[in-house]
Amino acid sequence: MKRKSYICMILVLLLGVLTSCQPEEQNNVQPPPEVETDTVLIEAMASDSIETERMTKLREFSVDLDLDNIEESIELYTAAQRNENGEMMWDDGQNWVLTVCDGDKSYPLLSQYVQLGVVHFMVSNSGTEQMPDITVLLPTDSSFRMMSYAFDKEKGGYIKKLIYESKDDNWLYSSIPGY
Ligand SMILES: [Ca+2]
Repeated sequence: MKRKSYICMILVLLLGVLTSCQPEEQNNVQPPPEVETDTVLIEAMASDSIETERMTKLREFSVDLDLDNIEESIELYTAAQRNENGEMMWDDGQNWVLTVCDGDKSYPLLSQYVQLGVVHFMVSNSGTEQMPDITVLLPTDSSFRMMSYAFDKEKGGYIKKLIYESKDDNWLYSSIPGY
């Protein structure tokens, strides 16, 4: 009996030590890299590898995005075509491309099919170290996303950050026309 009690006591002590260690172990666990998960580096590609010839260029804006005193051009394309009157013939969904053209290199900031939605971009001087910042708005019938892109000299590409994302299953109200 005495031996059994002794073993039981040791087990209880061991259990106590293990239990008391658990919170410390949990504290040592690194928090999930939430910011990094939503941050993507967009590297340069050869300009001719981005297929935009058959697309419609909707917008173009030139500005020095990497502060080398040479302007890059930000170009927004959609696969939807114009009719003979120049009006857009929108389908329910189409491919969109937003690219930064820098000489013979291009940085595809966005290249995706968008169902019942549109792509808008804005350029501001709110980026770090006066690096211009491209903000993209992507409202669709089922989600709303906002991303920012800015050139990173050290990494040699554009850093994409997801600023905001909302899906229709948690929408209470939207005053954006059409959504
Ligand atoms: Ca430049």
